[in-house]
Amino acid sequence: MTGLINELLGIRYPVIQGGMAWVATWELSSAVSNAGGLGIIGVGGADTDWVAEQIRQMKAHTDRPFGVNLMLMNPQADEIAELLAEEQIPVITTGAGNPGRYMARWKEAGAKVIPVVASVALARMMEKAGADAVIAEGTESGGHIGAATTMTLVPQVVDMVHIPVIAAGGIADARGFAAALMLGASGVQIGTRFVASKECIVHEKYKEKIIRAKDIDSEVTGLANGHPIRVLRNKMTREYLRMEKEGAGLDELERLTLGALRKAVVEGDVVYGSVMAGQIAGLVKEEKTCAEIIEEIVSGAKQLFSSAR
Ligand code: TUI
Repeated sequence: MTGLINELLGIRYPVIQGGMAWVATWELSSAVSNAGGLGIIGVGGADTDWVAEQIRQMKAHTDRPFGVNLMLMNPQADEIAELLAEEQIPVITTGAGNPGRYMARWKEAGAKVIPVVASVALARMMEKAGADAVIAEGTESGGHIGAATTMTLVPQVVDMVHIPVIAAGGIADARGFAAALMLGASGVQIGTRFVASKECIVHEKYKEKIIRAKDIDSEVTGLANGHPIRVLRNKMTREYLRMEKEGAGLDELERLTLGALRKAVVEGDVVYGSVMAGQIAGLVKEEKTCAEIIEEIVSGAKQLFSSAR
């Protein structure tokens, strides 16, 4: 099963790093690709020039395949989509929307296109539109989330499409990887575990917040306005959820979160910033290199499968 994704993407291990906004820069992504996984640059809300520079650095720091994640709510999405085609990015993943309008151009440029989906309906639509695989992302994930859990979403998507399915949400070690394969996934996408990697450039306080997090330390903001975002609990989330409950307007709520992710990642403001992380943060206990993380996951899963036999 896992050979499918390795062959499709030209990688050694079916471990794909999540394209996290502000977090997944070339430093992290090249380390993951060089370690045999698939590193992905996260576009998030950044502009076209920033993306172009990231791609330039990525090409200078790895000869292995890599990807770029286009967050579809980005105001410059059209321009960035065209840049990805021109730069012949090997793998393009998308988030927070339907990338149908870019599919033909990206396929023509030779990219493998792998949309992130949070429902069976979008997975099927993406298969019809020509996607090479889908990433089925459960609500355990950090950042912008859907409603279904990884445990329920992955097998349902697997049964309803013919293309490979990559599982995401709540996976950070060998057990999670092995479980995803048992659900029928051909590989995994991992975010939170890689935030606490040596090569990741997020502020030390952000990594510390993940390493100190316990099982129930995450909250979902934005449920009321239709853009649910999972983050670690802090003063900002307490204030946000209080205001949301009191029926605050969208403008007022947005003022609290606008630029809040960048504030946490770059400035290390983990008190008023938005510390996006998945529910599995509680499992992450120390900073490691990307190579160590991947090795531990892959060889650990091999052991799990051989002891099960
Ligand atoms: O995209 C993500 N996670 C993200 S994006 C992000 S940056 C951001 N910052 C502030 C506000 C909003 C975003 C942080 N985390 N994951 C992939 C994902 N996509 N999860 C869920 C979805 C999704 C949800 C609904 C995809 C499609 C969809 O509907 C498609 C449609 O029919 O329009």
